[in-house]
Amino acid sequence: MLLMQFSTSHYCRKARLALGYKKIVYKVENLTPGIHILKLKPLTGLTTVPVLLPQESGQPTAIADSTKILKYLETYCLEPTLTLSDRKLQIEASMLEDWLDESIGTATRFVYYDYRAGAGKQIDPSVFSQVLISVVRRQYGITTAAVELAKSRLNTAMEELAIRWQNLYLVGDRLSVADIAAAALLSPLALIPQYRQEYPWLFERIEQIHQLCGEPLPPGLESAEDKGTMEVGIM
Ligand SMILES: N[C@@H](CCC(=O)N[C@@H](CS)C(=O)NCC(=O)O)C(=O)O
Repeated sequence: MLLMQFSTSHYCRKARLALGYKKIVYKVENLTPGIHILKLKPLTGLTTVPVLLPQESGQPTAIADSTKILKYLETYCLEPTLTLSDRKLQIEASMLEDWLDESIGTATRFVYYDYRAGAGKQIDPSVFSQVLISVVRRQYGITTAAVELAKSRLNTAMEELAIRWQNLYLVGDRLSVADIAAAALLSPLALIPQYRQEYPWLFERIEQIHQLCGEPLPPGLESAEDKGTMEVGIM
């Protein structure tokens, strides 16, 4: 099994968490942003990562989109399951996953790049990094007004998750696609001191879920020995 990804993408992290939770052996191919389109478009009709290639006969050639990848993995490897036995709760988990993907993952991206271009510039002040960040901000339309909107979306998300994560899981009595999506899509906030100070419970939970899935911790949460150089990339 091969996961085509951008190593820094939080949507790719979501796919890796699910693969890790199910202990599926896989390889990754890190694509070069820009050139990735040439590879992905003919394969999936889309331009986004993650893309999973099962590379087995009788299996689909390529699966694009993190939500579809998680759905596929549920059929490919039944245990441990990410599906809740109560149908109503499973629908709730899927709706949370969709909200986290479509609204919160984007909001995280906006707030993250805004931070990297401003107060967090010292993380990597190199010209290359700052040019890349400004290209990404233009590409995604990350303006001051859009960042404000994103921050208020994140505040709502924190209120919702703070209540739900008083229990061990966001929905029901086991890890679901909602927990995986939240742990991945909010992980870039670990580099932003304001979020670390205000929401320590969030980062504790992100860490626990990464450990449960055998996935290395995201930048900002990794231990001193594991700390590599801070990579700037597309997410
Ligand atoms: N809804 C998609 C979103 C994936 C996404 O936004 N991927 C970004 C990287 S984080 C991407 O591939 N951007 C490059 C492009 O759009 O060409 C999913 O869950 O897989």
